[in-house]
Amino acid sequence: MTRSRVFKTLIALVAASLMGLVAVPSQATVTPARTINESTVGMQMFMWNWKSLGNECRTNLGPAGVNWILVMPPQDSISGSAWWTHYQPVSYAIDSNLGTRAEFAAMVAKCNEAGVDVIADAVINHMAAGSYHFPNVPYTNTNFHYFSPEHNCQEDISDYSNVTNVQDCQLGGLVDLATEQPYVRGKIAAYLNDLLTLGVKGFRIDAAKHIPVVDLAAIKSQLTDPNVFIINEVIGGPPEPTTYYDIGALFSFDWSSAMKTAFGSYNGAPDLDVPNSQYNGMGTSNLEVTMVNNHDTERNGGSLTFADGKKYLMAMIYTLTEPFGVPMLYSGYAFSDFNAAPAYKNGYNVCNTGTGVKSSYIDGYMICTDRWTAVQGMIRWHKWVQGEAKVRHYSDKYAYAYGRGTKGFVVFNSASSNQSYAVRTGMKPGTYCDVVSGGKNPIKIVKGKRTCVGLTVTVDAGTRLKAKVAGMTAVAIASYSRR
Ligand code: LM2
Ligand code: CA
Repeated sequence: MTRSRVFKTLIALVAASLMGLVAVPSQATVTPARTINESTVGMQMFMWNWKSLGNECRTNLGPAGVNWILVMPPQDSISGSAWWTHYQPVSYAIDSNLGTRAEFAAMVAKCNEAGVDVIADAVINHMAAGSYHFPNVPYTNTNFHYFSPEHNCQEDISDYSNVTNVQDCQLGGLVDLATEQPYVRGKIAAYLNDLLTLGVKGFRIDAAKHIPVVDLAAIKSQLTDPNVFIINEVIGGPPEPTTYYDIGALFSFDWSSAMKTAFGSYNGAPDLDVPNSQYNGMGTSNLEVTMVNNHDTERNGGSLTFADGKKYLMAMIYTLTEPFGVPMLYSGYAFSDFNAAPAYKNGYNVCNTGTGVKSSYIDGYMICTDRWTAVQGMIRWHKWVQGEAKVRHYSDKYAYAYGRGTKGFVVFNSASSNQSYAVRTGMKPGTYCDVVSGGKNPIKIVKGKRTCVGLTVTVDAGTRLKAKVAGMTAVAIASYSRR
């Protein structure tokens, strides 16, 4: 939010409160949302518990320049060891095996201090399967579509071409809330407002496709922060996904599948032609959250995953180089069982060792992509080239390369072996340090001399970038990485 917008909002609030129109929020501690847009980088922190996450914000996420994180649903849920218990709410008390309310609040505070905004996953389409009675909200039979006179549906969703069926019936046995009811909307809004008072800046709307956008708009209108950042989960239509732009952004599942197509096989990258062909119709840039994968797609084959090694990293790098979209990376854990939750040691998540792609990861240990050299290097690059147009496309059998104005240039080699490139860039001639292998600070001083942490790359007098790029690897340089 710009200063003048803050100022105008303040004036409006003061005026309205003088007129007795609004209650002035008592929480003076609520910090205004930083704007989430293409210049920011997000990361989904799947199954991180609150105390581990607070530490990760301070030690890695904040320093790496991650601006916002998507965290697990924080509400009370059915018990059990599967990760998906968190998608079956039993009340809106902020208390689960990921942590207590106090631990959640401490995490948000720590993250905010480290410059990281928190987006909470809001499971508001349904409650846990098998009951229509949730005394701690409270909800009773009449608050569910199963018993609703006007929106009655007593079965699971069976017809994905029928919006009424998609929005009123049960999603895999999960009891469907009557979100058209003012009472239900009020309960949901109270829960979300509770999270806002703890410093949360926005929400992922779980199963948004299964909630009419008018219901979501009515809930949003009751939220205390008008700048709350909402990301809707709508995988294909009907309803037409872009109708959800009315209340917020969308996750781009098209992006995930495009990344799988482009980098899922050796020599795939030259297929990319952005935004001229493949990404036409991908929507509005600042309302599409571009992701390589999420927790569902990494389990259902809809995307690349940690198990794809270098291909997965290539897709992450690519996502950070494109001007299109609001990028969100992902940090989950290695698994071989769909249901398995991560391993915790003394109550904390554990990272796999190392700072990059490995040939194998310990099951249950977090991948911790925020600690990877290449990810940190590319986050900085991403921010550096903001506002610069994509220029000088180059592609051949294995390579795909382009610049962002004259501030940065990247080459993707999707062959399985090293390739030598000499590509015209428009960058100032000189010696550069690669930020993919060199990370956030790609230049170091050794005995008074500036040296590259990773690969050294030259740009000749004809602005040609000359580099030998390893198989399924990218090389990226920026004006700040000129040695
Ligand atoms: C989502 N987005 O719309 C989440 O991203 C996704 O992870 C959730 O499914 C889903 N919607 C519901 O919030 C996960 C998981 C399912 C799991 C549900 C509910 O992928 O497998 O379903 O959470 O916990 C589980 C069982 C399923 C059973 C259901 C109801 O796996 O077999 O269906 O509970 O008992 C009868
Ligand atoms: Ca519904």
